[in-house]
Amino acid sequence: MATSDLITPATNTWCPGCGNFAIEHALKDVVARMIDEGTPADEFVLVTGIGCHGKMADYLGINSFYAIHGRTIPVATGIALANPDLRVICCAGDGDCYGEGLEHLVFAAKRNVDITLVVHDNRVYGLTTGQYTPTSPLGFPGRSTPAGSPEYPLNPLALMVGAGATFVARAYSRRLPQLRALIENALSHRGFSFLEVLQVCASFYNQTGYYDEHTYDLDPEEFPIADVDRALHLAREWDYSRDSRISLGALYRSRLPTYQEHLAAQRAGIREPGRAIREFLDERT
Ligand SMILES: Cc1ncc(C[n+]2csc(CCOP(=O)(O)OP(=O)(O)O)c2C)c(N)n1
Ligand code: SF4
Ligand SMILES: [Mg+2]
Repeated sequence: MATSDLITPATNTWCPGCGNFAIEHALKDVVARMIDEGTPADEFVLVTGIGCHGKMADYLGINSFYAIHGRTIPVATGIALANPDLRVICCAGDGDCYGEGLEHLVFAAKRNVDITLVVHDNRVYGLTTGQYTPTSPLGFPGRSTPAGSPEYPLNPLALMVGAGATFVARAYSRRLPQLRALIENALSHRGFSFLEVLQVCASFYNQTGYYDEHTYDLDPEEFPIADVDRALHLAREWDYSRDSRISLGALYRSRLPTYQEHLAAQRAGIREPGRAIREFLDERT
């Protein structure tokens, strides 16, 4: 299947230079390749929030569902629980899942729900024209904070490592091959996979120069390992000051039974957590 086969007739209304184009393109490439390799097209479901990022649901020609703002993850979780054969991809905004829906994000990580979350983190409310979000920097002069945001930014990667996510990675919308590879890794991960994308908002918070200068690549061979201390160190390396470094790549990865697997084990009559569930899973894989 060609990537172009997944393009819908919907008119694209993203601004020129928007980082969402790269995310859409990378996701299309990965889904097209997986379909070529045998995954039925109708097994993919895309759930989006409300915002510029949400238009992915209009532009990507797979099953999709517009959730309401802040409720992307519970809708995706419900779909994944109802039909275990589906591959559920969730595209959320930073306002959407670090603000209004933050509790859902923490619980999806804590439960290790088997879905893939791609966060289009432009560090601004794009669709509503430039208000601050939880990841906007201190002093951000948005529409709702003309004197500058008086809040420190949230560190989503540190939060996710701390909450128990089993795959945590960061990409940048101007590094397409790496973005594609990380989407592929996230989709092939069994468990909650969290991919934060530094997405350029060309109109309301264009950080292209800053990201180009401050990002660096992790060695993909070295880092996708289950070392929480290392992952937290990497996540905190970016302290949001203008001179700190921003790692790109997989910071953390481990294999733990998923929420769905725990529920399946319970349905099979296994009540004892830990070893019994691991044995049950070993038999199935
Ligand atoms: C429950 C609810 N609250 C608020 C809004 C208004 N609203 C729509 S989009 C949006 C901001 C979206 O920001 P973000 O999630 O970062 O997405 P982006 O547009 O940046 O991709 C807001 C506040 C809404 N539609 N529904
Ligand atoms: S407002 Fe920002 S995020 Fe929204 S389409 Fe324009 S550039 Fe993209
Ligand atoms: Mg945003």
